[in-house]
Amino acid sequence: MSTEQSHKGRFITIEGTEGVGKSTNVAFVKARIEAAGFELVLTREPGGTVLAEQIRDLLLTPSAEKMSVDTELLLVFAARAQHINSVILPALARGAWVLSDRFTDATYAYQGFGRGIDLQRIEQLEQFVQGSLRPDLTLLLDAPVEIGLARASARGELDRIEQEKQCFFEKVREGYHYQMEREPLRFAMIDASQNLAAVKSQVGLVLRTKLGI
Ligand code: Z5A
Repeated sequence: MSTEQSHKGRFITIEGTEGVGKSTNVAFVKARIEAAGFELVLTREPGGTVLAEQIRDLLLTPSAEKMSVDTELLLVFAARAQHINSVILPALARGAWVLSDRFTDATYAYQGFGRGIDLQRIEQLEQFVQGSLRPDLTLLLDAPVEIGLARASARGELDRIEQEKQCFFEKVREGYHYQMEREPLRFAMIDASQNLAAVKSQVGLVLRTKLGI
């Protein structure tokens, strides 16, 4: 299926640094969309298909062999190509809404700002893999890095990327802010440092004003 195909459904992504509450809020957004009567496909990146989940394991499992930053970038986009063609485009084409826990803004933030890869190279891969496909709405859960890391560390063992130091995640957060400044109409920033009830109330307001649900 061509990535240039126009879609009928809505494509929503949720982004943010470590432990800000993406997974927690995904369930709330899903319930709101389904209550409005739409079919919802809930998915995530890296992953979302059997093959893409295998690539996710490669990306996140700590290994004795150091992964080069280029390998990391290409694996992220390889997983994304599979995800887009097998899950996202077919769902949008039949009118379903797609909610993805992370998408390409994470690549700009983690591989671009975090690892220092030239953003133009990411743009080239974005164009190659996605064609014209971009999210209709991106919810950016934003909180000081130390708050998210404290929440995430309570879960125990850290994956390969979670093992990075706080300064890496500061750069990642800066990358998300950069993306939001580039495309302010697509982004809605949520103050994720507040308690869960306050965060959900902000998310609910965005869904009402931006999507009418
Ligand atoms: N990655 C990449 O490098 N490049 C890419 O292009 C893509 C991804 C797409 C996997 O992502 C990794 O892939 C990720 C980036 C990289 N690496 N890292 N690090 P992931 O999304 O699967 O993993 P994650 O970022 O590690 O997600 P997470 O740690 O699960 O965070 P979260 O989903 O935002 O948080 P949560 O699980 O919803 O909440 C964490 C805890 O905080 C939990 O106990 C909650 O109950 C609690 N919580 C949540 N909200 C609140 C509030 N408001 N108050 C108090 N407590 C709260």
